[in-house]
Amino acid sequence: NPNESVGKQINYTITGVEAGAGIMSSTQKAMKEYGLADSKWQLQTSSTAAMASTLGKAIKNHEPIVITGWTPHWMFTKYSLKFLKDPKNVYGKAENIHTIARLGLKKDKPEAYTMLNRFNWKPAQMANVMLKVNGGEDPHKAANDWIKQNKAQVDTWTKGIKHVHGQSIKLTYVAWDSEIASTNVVANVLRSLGYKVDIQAMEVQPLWASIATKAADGMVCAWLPNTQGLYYKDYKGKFDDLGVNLKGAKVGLAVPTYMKNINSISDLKK
Ligand code: PBE
Repeated sequence: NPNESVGKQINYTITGVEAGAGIMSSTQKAMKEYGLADSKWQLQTSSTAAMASTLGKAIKNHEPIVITGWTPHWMFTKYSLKFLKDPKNVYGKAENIHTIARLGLKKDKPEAYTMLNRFNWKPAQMANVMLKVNGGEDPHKAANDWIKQNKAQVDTWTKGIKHVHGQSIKLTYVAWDSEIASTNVVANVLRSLGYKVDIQAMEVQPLWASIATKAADGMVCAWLPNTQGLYYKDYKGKFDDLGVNLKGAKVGLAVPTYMKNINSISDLKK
């Protein structure tokens, strides 16, 4: 019923993703700060795939929905979505994605370290790989296609690096579409340098722990300063931050653009 408040129309539910995701704790905080924390409202924990499918259904039926959203993501390419304004700045301004290595990697595997340190790409490039994977392409192949099509850029990451023989390296990641894309690209570039690369998907907290305990060598999935800021703080001193690999990511609450009267998180109270 379009005459009902937006809260009522969506059953006072924000459709979220995995419990450990930084965007989930940021959203809990946002709900408090924007007065959506009373018993009626809930943030639904789910998975990125389930959220995307709920969103797809809502859009098909032209129904209201509020999701935890971020870019780069194919959802913003496939559907017409808008971020809700965040006047209290709970989600922070633009986020960047950092590459994180275990302590000692620079000394133990300098070739891999140099490549990881140089790796950087643009949001549209990541979105391009993601969209292909969402369209059914195998991530390994989508990454290789991207590498072939962007040879000049990839060459700047590998320039002058000696090939290795028989060395292995382990990268960890969370199976978010964005991280599936970046991790496969980086893994394939390391393979082209002669590494035997093992990539392993896990939850967010174990991801940071895998680097801090040196169970893994590196990861390219650290959304900072806000989204995974708590993990960054918790494990500070136990990892090597190689800096930004993607500039201009964004995190917040998002809705389909046909929700014309809802433009700010504070509008959800209407
Ligand atoms: N995400 C996707 C992650 C980072 C990438 C927004 C779900 C998070 O919330 O930690």
